[in-house]
Amino acid sequence: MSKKFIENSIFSEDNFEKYWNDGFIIIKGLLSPEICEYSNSLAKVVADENYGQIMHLHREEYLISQSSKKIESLDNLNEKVLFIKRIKQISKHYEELLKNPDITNYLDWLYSRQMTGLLTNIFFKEPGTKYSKQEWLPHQDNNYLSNENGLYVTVNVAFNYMSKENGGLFLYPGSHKLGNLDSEKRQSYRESDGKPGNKVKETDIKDIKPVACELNKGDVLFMHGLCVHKSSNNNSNDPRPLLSLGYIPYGEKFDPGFNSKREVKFLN
Ligand SMILES: O=C(O)CCC(=O)C(=O)O
Repeated sequence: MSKKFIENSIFSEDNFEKYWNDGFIIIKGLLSPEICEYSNSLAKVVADENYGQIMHLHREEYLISQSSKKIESLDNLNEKVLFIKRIKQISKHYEELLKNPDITNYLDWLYSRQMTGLLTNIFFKEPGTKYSKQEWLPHQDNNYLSNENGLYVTVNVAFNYMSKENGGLFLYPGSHKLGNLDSEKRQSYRESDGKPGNKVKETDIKDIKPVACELNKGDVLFMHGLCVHKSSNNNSNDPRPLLSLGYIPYGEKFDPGFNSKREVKFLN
């Protein structure tokens, strides 16, 4: 594969090797703090009282379905109609974010494939709420889509700082080289036990030491779909809103999922 490298830029040979050796790379400040704050404020409009995960922010029908209680509680027809209009604006904004050229150009460069967008989910871990105590068990994101080539990619955007104190991720470097691992299927959307994640076997990852992933607002983590990761719960007073964007190269097969009904979104 011929690859264009530009020294002292994010398109460097070092970064390319780092991604393919570790299964992830962090690009500092790829998005502006302003876009992160604005996007987070829009997501909060549709959040429920527990700040549960919101699935598919870029899809109107998912936003309406996940805020049905909120819509029901509005006093009159006018307010309900205005809320639906707001939802249209929010889904449009997140569709644009999924297509953000700074992100998609980097993916194209890493994979040399035409990428398509699949997912826009947010995890708030808002202090004092049920889901702040959510602790993801070690899992591979590709597991949910069952792409046999392991080509699903997650792009995590930090809407606030993220550390091990406020519910941050831990990554298992090099674990993507283990291929698609067997897992114990667990509820991973609005679960009640606070421990989501299709858990891989401890024995499969016992030789790999997880590293804490520290991000600042606007930093972006590109993560291979086979990279095992987990997260801690939020023991701080600071929220940890993390946007998870999902991509897969055009033409790759995937399981759409019963609830998530993932569908391909062309990016350009
Ligand atoms: O939000 C978290 O703490 C982890 C989320 C995660 O690992 C995932 O969506 O795959």
